[in-house]
Amino acid sequence: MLDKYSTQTMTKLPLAQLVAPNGQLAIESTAEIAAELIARLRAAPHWLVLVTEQNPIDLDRVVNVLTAMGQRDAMPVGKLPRISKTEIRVDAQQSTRKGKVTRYSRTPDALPLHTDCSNKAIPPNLVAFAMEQPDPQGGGESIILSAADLVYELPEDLVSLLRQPVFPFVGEKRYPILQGEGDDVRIRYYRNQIDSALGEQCPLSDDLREALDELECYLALSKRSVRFAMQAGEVVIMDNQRVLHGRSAMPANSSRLMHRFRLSVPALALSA
Ligand SMILES: O=C(O)CCC(=O)C(=O)O
Ligand SMILES: [Fe+2]
Repeated sequence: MLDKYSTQTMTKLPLAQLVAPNGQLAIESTAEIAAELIARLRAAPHWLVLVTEQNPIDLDRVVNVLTAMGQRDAMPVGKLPRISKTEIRVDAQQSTRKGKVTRYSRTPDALPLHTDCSNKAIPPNLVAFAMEQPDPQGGGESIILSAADLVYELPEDLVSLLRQPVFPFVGEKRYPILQGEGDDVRIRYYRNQIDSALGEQCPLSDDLREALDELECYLALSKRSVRFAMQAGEVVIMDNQRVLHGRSAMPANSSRLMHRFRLSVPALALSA
């Protein structure tokens, strides 16, 4: 039976639907596309797949749309958002770098569900992955789970523990894993990041450690996570504070190439 928080459907939004009738991406229409994407991302499930039908994908156009999203409602008006851009491909050298949790992206390994930049005071609320070349053997599938769907599956006592601002991600700071109510649930989670913070110092009570292990089980077994193979030219855009993402493993010699973008989009953070 479906309930009101069941959001496991995937929205595929063809870019062509958003382009002005003359086919041009004028300044105005880029701003309009950005406004439309923000409106959609503010509603559950807080992520979507933009289908550009471009192969190869036009990354400048993706950046223009993301820039316009970051500028919307930004203060001061017109300030250009800082966008972090990274190529995600299997890279044996990068993946052996010690101490950096982010090195996992460059391995062929599966990535469990996580928040990007979980160790930052405020993780960027927008993360986008533009697929240039999928793994020819079908590896590296994307997995996404909204925080609201996750909470629906968790027992209440576990949710209460995860709401406590006691979890280390880096240094001395402590954060809650879950925040907010109903569909406005926000999440900060990356088990590797927590484990690396725990390794450095800070003890965590047995109750809280058990809560983390229990959470891992629920994440691995979630019936509400959505798993799909991105096609070339598709861009997954997500609210990084409201959904977790991960990926399946791929062959060590995979030619998969995706581009990751991260930025802060103030308009996304405004309450509805
Ligand atoms: O490779 C992917 O699909 C996801 C990679 C990822 O989560 C990341 O780089 O933050
Ligand atoms: Fe990630």
